Amino acid sequence: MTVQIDHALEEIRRFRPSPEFAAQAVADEHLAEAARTDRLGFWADQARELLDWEKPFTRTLDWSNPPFAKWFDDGELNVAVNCLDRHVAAGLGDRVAIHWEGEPGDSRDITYAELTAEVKQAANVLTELGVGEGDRVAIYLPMIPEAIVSMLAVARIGAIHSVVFGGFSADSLASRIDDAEASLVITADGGYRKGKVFPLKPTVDEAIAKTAGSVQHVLVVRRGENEVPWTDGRDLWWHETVADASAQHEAQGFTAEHPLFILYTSGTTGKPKGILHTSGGYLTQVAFTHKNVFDLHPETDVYWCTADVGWITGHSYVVYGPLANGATQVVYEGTPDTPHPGRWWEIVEKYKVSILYTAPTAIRSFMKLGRQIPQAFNLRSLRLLGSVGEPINPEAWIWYRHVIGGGSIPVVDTWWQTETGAIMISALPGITDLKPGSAQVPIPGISVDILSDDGTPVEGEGGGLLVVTEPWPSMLRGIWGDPERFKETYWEKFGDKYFAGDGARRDEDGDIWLLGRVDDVMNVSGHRLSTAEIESSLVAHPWTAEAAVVGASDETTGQAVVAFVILKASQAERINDPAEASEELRRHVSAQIGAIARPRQVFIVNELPKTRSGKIMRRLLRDLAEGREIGDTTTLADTSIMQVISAQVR
Ligand code: 6R9
Repeated sequence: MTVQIDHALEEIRRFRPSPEFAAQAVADEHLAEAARTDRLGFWADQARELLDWEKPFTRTLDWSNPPFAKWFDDGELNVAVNCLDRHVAAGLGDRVAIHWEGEPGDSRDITYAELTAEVKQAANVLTELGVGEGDRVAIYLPMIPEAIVSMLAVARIGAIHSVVFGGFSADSLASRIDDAEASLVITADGGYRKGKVFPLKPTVDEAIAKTAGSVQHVLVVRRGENEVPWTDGRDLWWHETVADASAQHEAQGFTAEHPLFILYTSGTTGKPKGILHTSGGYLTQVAFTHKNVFDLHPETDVYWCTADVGWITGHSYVVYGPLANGATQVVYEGTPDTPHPGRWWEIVEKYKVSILYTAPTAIRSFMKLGRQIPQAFNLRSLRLLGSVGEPINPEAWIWYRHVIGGGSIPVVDTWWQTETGAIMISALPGITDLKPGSAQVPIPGISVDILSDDGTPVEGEGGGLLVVTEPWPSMLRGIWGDPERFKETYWEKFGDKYFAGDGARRDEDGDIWLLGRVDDVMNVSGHRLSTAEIESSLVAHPWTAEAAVVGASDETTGQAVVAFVILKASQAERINDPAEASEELRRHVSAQIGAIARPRQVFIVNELPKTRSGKIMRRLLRDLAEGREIGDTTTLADTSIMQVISAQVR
């Protein structure tokens, strides 16, 4: 086979679904057709078909007060009942809901009946602790079954969860507890990571000490068996309360617009945004996409989404989508390379995983390690692969399909965001011809467009800004406590069209290619980080005078955090080794925000490139960090400055 050089530059490979796959596919042509003919009717049908309602809805969408949408708002349902009780009532109580695999190799199979009983017990404990409808509960747990139980128990009683990723620091946790005024924190003594126990409870104590005082109780799961500090009266063990609680619990219905959760995500400013999602519309779209995009056959499939529940992917495609659909899934506690680099593939083999959903950063790091590692395992159970979190480059897509998927199974690249709640753009397996590197087409019932900065649609193949032109069921309902910021961030730019913050272009077939963020949000290993947040952490260090942060492209993590720091004159004299200063600052950011925010590099410099109005030109720093020729410097106040900085960086 001759490969022409332009193939690599302009991806032209196409993969038609195999006839065998197409013949059994869940999604069919009628779906897209139905959505085109009557979009609202289509979503109403999905909501009725996929979910059980305590009180049926009669209104589908109320968009009379944009951007505040209401979906199915005169209907009532209980989200947890939809994920649990109804499957048990349908005779599926013995079906495994979760094959849980701990990092040290312990494991637990939990059936729908068992999961339902434990959620009922936890719901009773929450009520006893005084948590009621609308109250906020912070969840800071490792990937153990109790994380899922906690989320569902909170949902069951109509409270609101705010899951904080276990890798976040005490400061990050404290600001999230304060912003949501959480009255309960659910945590663990510790969890396993890379073969060691990392403590969580001490971090919770440290965080609570920094909050304004909303927390009444801390419920602690025993997992790491590490020693933990204890506050009598406030702290309770899960195994001494939940395990002994009654497994009888009558769930009530809540209105479809009842808040379900808040999830904090990085924005363009230093302060994370509390993205608010509600019940009926959210559950409809996550269940719909989980079923159709992953071609779910719940009787036979074993599904595995590798995301942590601390991120939106874990909310929608570990907890709510799979459980609403009665799927059997794998949940793994640890890191991919512990105790050996083939751990994921060993898990696929052990549980005969048929659907795998992961991030390009993981795929690229497996590529680096080499195909001999996955090839040592039997991966023939796999029949569908998914990708999320950042653009997947065609080479990684092809490797994923060939080395992991055996060469002929569909790979779906799914574009969506914390804010969109559920998948928005993706191929439909069995229907769409697949094109490596492109997220492809909006799913049925979703309308997107690509606009130029002035709001006119981009014709042809030029790039522009991705917008969602019509409200969708799982859309965010706001930013917790800040309706103005919600309007400003997403709706001010294009009126009633949702501005996603991503650049995109359409190719000649109408397929959509994502081009990365257009704002100061970085994407590191599929996780969103804000340049402003890391900058403010850097300047909070006593040595720092000024800091600028950029996301530089990185072979494995997509982007990496690169910081440029000017030290205070008083310190610069004292510190004779810049390497020592940069190490200290990397450690500081990691401690303040979390290990995911730790800069790959911190360059100590004397100057930063600024415009005459004093704005830092991050574009030039990015050129430098990526080893490119420095771009146009004519708008700099001092055009020679980049030479000075370049010399210092080298
Ligand atoms: C689900 C999730 C959202 C941002 C989004 C975009 C990037 C996500 C992508 C993708 C290209 C894909 N992104 N999926 N870019 N192709 N398939 O990741 O949510 O953490 O909020 O991040 O991630 O830039 O705007 P979230």
